[in-house]
Amino acid sequence: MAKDADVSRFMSLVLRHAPEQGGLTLDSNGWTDFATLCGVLSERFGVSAADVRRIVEQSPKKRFVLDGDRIRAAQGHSVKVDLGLAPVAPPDRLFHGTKLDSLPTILVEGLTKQARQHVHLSPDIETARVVADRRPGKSVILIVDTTAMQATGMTFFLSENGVWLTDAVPSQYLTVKDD
Ligand code: HQG
Repeated sequence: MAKDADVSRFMSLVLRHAPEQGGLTLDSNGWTDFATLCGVLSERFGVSAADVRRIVEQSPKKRFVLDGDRIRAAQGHSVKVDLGLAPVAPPDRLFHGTKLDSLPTILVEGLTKQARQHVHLSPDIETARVVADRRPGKSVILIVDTTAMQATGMTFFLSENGVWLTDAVPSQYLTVKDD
């Protein structure tokens, strides 16, 4: 049987980026039918619906939200979906882990969404470091002054799995954390 990580990675692909690769459609809020997804995963990976439920429950990052007969990714979409999240006041500082190579551009342009629907921010330095370390090269942690951003009317959302989301972080609100 397929490894859970392979199934989970494919679920991220179809629920965030390319539903058509599983022959699926997402509704405007990112949901798709759980049984239909299980059918696709069964054919492709030989897993049962119970396996898929276990993968959802055991996902360390709680990437997927199962709600009755429907499922969606909690965050990370590149396809346009409205997660329906209400703005939430964040802690005074949030963090973003990135690579040293990207720093010169980020310090000019600020953090921008790239391929996703939001800029992703972490609640603590440890999480930001894990995000940065997914990619090769030297990691850098940026500190985001959310208080100053909110004072200008910028808003933040908290995904169902604890990732902070915002539209963009202009460079004046970023500080590079010392090593
Ligand atoms: C960088 C994981 C140049 C940004 C994590 C990042 C996260 C810029 C990359 C989630 C830039 C985009 C998202 C600019 C931003 N110039 N580079 N102006 N602005 N960047 O993958 O935050 O494991 O879209 O620093 O937990 O790395 O998939 O975003 O390095 O929540 O569930 O451009 O992915 O979740 O990369 O990671 P990404 P991210 P999962």
